Amino acid sequence: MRNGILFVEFLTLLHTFAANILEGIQMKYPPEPFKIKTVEHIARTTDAERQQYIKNAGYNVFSIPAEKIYIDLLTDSGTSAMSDKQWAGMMNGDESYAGSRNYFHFEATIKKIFGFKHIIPTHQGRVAENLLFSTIIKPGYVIPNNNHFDTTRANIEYNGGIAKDLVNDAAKDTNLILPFKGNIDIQKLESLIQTVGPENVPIGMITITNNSGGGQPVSMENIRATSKMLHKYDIPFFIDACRFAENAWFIKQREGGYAEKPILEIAQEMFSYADGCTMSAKKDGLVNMGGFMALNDDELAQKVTNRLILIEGFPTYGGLSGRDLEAISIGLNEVLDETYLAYRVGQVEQLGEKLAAAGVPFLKPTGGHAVYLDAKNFLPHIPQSEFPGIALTVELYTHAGIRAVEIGSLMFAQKDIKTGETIFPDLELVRLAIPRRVYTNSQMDFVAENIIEIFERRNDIKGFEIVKEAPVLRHFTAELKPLA
Ligand code: PLI
Repeated sequence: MRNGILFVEFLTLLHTFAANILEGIQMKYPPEPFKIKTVEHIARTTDAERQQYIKNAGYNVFSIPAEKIYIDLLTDSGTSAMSDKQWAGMMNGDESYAGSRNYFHFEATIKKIFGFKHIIPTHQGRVAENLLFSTIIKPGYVIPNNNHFDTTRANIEYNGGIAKDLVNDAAKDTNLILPFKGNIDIQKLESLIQTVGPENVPIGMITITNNSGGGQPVSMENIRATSKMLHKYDIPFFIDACRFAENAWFIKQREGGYAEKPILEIAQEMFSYADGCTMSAKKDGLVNMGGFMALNDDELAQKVTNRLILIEGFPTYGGLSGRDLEAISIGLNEVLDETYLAYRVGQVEQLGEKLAAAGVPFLKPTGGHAVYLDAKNFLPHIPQSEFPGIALTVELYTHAGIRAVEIGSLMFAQKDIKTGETIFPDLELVRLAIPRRVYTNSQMDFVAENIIEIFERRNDIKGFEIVKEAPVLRHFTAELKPLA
């Protein structure tokens, strides 16, 4: 009898143990919360074919036809898979020039989540930036941010403004594990305002998550403190909201007091501290095209709307079709689903964990939408002048058909105007941006395995030199050649 009880106890223990393991696995890396209804064929190419394609592309992965890529991690922007509900919504498109019903759904969804008074549709994020900065900037005005994304910076500078990155110093250490490495440095923010004068700072911004800084989140506390600091000097506060739901998920996971709050409430609180936002819906809107600007200021909204009519379209479509507006409004609701967010952020983290176990250097912790390989430490024998990030993107493609993007010297190195010397960026990164709901976890395992294989023979990899380059934004079209 005692043996019987022991056996039952043993079984119960075993069951609890197995359940804990399963629960542990599920909680840590949940499986895909969807099943696949439509599939898209992707090509497997041979080694010889890839060698030829990359040579034809001048060793620049931007110039490889997408059909020759197996796993495309160039960007998470506009590459999401839409749901059956979004596709059904597209059939409900009302393509009236003015007052389409889809605009009213779009407006109501954005008001619910973001809480702003005026909702201005645009066909992508950079148009919202263009409208905002061409309206508020005078030459010499300064716009602080944690890190400006390149289109944000370009739109500020094009209008004569100065874009300042004020992310906290810890963000520059790729190995430091902190919960909110996207936070802006509040002291630096105040000292900038005092130095240039608040009258020269038309708005302050925060980008959530911080794409240019490794997809790192910003805490609610930091959003609140930024708002307080800017408002102390009567400066409006805008959020670059591209990846707002991923940021809210990190707040729920990592910041005290938010574990029990629904993502919608966390998002509402984040935006309650701001006066407006710009958003590329191509990220957390879960669509292939679209964006918007939202704000409370009546006068600014009127000016922006007047410009919108000039460059994008009537205020109820702003460069989008009715069906696009509908897909965005459904996508913005779907992205709040915690089962989705747990899987989404977990998929990125899981890739990072596999790479970390093999000692592959990358920016830690993993961000919400991407793993950023640390090319400087991956290929320490290649100096920055020989583009280690490019060498790694070329290797990822030729070895396995994987496309990633260099965020290093090809993209950011600058010439010192006085001495003519090259100023190299602090970091040489290669971003593996993961499209939303597109690749399975087994495809991500394929990515991890191939990066590890490349890492194991990293000493054989050689640097590159530029053959041809454009005067601005050279990384998109530059041609290179491998060094002997
Ligand atoms: O690509 P757009 O114009 O819809 O959005 C521009 C944009 C603004 N802010 C941030 C933080 C972005 O990440 C961003 C676009 N990101 C791209 C294209 C990316 O590959 O990350």
